Amino acid sequence: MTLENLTKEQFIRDFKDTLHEEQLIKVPAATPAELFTTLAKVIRKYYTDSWLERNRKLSEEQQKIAYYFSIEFLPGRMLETNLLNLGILDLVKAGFADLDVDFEAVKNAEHDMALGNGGLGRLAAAFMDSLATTGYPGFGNGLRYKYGLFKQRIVDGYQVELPDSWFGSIGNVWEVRKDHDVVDIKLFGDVYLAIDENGKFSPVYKDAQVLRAVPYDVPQIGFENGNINNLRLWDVEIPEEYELNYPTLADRRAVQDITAILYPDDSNYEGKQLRLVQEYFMTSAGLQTIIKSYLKQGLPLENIHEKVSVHINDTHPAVAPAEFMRLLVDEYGLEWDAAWSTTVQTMSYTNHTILSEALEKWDAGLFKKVLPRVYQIILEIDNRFVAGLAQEGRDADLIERTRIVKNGQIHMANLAIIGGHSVNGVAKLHTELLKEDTLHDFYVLYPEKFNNKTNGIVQRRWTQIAAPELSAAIDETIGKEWRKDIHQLKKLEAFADDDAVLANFYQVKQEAKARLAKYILETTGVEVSTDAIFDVQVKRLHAYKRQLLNVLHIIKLYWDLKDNPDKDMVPRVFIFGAKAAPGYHFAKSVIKLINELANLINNDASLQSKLKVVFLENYNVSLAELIVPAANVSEQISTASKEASGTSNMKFMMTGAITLATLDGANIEIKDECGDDNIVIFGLTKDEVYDHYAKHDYYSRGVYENNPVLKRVVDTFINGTIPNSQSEGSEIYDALITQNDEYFLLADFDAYVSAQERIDSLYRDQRTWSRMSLMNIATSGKFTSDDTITEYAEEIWNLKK
Ligand code: 26Q
Repeated sequence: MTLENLTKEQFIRDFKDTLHEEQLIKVPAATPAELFTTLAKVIRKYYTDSWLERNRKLSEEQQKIAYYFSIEFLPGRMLETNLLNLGILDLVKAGFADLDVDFEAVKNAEHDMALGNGGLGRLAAAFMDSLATTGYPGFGNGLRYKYGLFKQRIVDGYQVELPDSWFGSIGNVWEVRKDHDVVDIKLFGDVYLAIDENGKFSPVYKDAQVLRAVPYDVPQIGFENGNINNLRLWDVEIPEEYELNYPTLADRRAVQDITAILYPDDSNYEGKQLRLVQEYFMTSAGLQTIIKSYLKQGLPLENIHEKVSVHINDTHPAVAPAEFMRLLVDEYGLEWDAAWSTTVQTMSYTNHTILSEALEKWDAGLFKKVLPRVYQIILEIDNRFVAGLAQEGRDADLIERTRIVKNGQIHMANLAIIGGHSVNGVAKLHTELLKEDTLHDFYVLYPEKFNNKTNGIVQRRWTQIAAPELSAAIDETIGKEWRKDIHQLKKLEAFADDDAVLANFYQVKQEAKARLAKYILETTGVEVSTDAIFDVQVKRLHAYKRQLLNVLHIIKLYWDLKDNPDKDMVPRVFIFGAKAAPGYHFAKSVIKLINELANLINNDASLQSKLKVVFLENYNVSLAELIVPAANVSEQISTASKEASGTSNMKFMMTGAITLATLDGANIEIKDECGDDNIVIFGLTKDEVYDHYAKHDYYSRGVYENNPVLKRVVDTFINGTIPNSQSEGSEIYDALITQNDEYFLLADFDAYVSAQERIDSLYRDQRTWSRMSLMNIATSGKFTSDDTITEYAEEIWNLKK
């Protein structure tokens, strides 16, 4: 069926028929979950033909396809995106209004698909949307976790983690199981090389564990273009023929564990066997199907790079080059050199971090135990790499630093770089730092492999879906074309001094704030006024992101108001949302402290509601859709050089928040776009931070002792002012003073306070603030992931639409 011809009446008939036939119930009696499932089924019928057609066409036309390998995908809810992209969101909403069904309630019945921790997973999901929207053939490859990122509850101020059983009673309504594409995965056991009848070495596997990888495809629907790509997620099963190997429930459970949980990112790399199994499982399954479907075209395997790109999203799938070599050489009989040449041309890698402690390394003994044959192949790759460089006469130390296997460890980033043709960072500064510092040795060896791809966001989700009132205001001002071409937002610049337009946008922000205020009241009991500045920091909790710097400033305001209750300030609501990795003690202490500080402040009548602090539990994509459009201030205050890019900064900008930022990650590019007058920048630069490292001259205790305001703030952690947080308070105090403040909070404190004062004075003038806000929206088009993915497609993967 073609959706252009779909009428509201037809939709209502389809919906009722499906509800009656499949759920045996009438609309008024159905629960939101039943209505949601029914709606999803109706939509599936609408797009199934296009999906089949797309798959057929791609294989018929022998187009090159990119496969995005990622251990995380974080799409959030899919219902509205699917409706919007099919061009029937308004039609369905109108149909529901006729049926007297609350669309919001139905939408809320969908569980977030949260198969990711944060930025990296959300970026992968954004790329899926943008690949379908731009029309490039690109498929996702990942794991179908039974439990997504943990659900966060706050109990007595502490984070408590609960399993996220996202399948619930509904299951994943969008996925389709593909039994005809299952593959087997071999783990453990022994491998030795035997000489076959042709005199060639061939590996013989002994006592290997054989598991079945079963794919589930989730459609990725392009925006109003009829394109549908696949996100393929793998689940694990025990093959029937091996069932006897798993006699007990515990044996079977150990297998199911492979796709049970998503590992939380705790930034300090810890090599867990199960994680390695997960990484290999999805990588091997993906590569096996890719080779099979390529061979169906009847083309020679040594040219597979002409039809296939495999992208390695961070090092988590970085075993890919080695596994690809294993398949090509062992299973398909290619000569090593031909296999290596096509492998390097097939693979490309994105780095998402410069924190070297977060770079993945595996203990060689563990690796050998889990993947004995892949281990041999990695040794061979490494030996050839070393021999090649030695022959070129390269410096011996350089060779040692860049090789893959050393000191009993396998360095996955090194494998990804050596085994691929492209390495990219995710913002200009980040890529420069990779070249200069983290990956400098590789930059010396392979300058041509390095390139930048600044991250992006799916603008449609953050405007048309999350901010419908804002979208309507944009329509009224510049027409609707921006919905298809986000760069049209530039036209808003012409209205930067139009009072009526500014007032309209101000009003829209007030409505979004009122919605959030209602949610805050319902979930936390805290009453906040929409006249206050909504100052927001939502992201994973990490020391380098410096939620604690935000806290220092809040404590400063607290003392200001205690000293002088009549202090002239615009009322402020500080809003936090953040999950801490369950094993990340310090991050959890910061959460506890924020909650106790919130209790202290929100219940102190003497502050006259000039100051409120709110911690919203269980921050996820759906909550972001509520929070982001309601923000006045976007806190992007990481220590310069530490945040690879950041992507929430882009979402806030697009919905008219003013960015309060250090010169880090993509903040720099945001500043370049919106102009110095429309952003508030503060703090040490990356060069200044590096200078402190080089000179070893930073001494936080000195800063603390010489700054009475700061000293009073820091002492607040340990003098009993904040109730119920004695041990957390002293842990934080120690980090800042005894352990010399690794992330330079005290160094940036004064600059941050001044920047916050500037925010206060700018906000007082509604016209000035609204102008800045409009300029941010107008210049945000640069950060569309449609453009980012176009750069990947053209510059790295060499795809055609
Ligand atoms: C690694 C090993 C074991 C367990 C977990 C992990 C793990 C999981 C997730 C390590 C890292 C992550 C996630 C990293 C991440 O989200 N990085 C962010 O990527 C964004 C997209 O490029 C950037 O915008 C952010 O700056 C970066 O922090």
